[in-house]
Amino acid sequence: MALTFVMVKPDGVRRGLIGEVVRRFEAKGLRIRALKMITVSPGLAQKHYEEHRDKPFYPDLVRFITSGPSVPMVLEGRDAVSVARTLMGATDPVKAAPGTIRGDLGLELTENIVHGSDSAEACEREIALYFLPEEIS
Ligand SMILES: Nc1nc2c(ncn2[C@@H]2O[C@H](COP(=O)(O)OP(=O)(O)OP(=O)(O)O)[C@@H](O)[C@H]2O)c(=O)[nH]1
Ligand SMILES: [Mg+2]
Repeated sequence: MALTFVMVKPDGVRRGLIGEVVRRFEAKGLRIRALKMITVSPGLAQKHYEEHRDKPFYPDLVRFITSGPSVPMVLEGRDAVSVARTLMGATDPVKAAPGTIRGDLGLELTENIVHGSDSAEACEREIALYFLPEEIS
């Protein structure tokens, strides 16, 4: 079974949407292998968003992701990476389809509720950034 890494971002936590987001992944059939609440440090944010460090929106992204607690989790299931991305919807909530997390619950591009790994390689890297092996059940 494949794994993926997903995180409820600080806006989702502030808005009381942890349960709603987790419910959608669980209802789809993805199994929670690890889950916790942490405030992402600037150092961790830089590692997480390394690929975007030259983009104009990078400073806003780091400021936002460190602005309060997030809920990272590891999910398992068939084709977990793409299944989670499909449930999340397009990056920009304005363009995300109804029925998706971003399509139903978001309106802002930076504050778009959830992060999800976009490949098996990214997933492996991101799980290692956020979880110790013994934290995964
Ligand atoms: N302001 C701004 N933010 C952006 C833009 N593109 C991406 N972002 C933000 O940067 C995050 C990471 O971008 P991507 O990795 O390309 O998008 P994604 O994979 O759908 O989103 P994540 O799951 O959060 O990684 C997005 O979730 C957005 O919040 C942009 O053009 N402008
Ligand atoms: Mg991404």
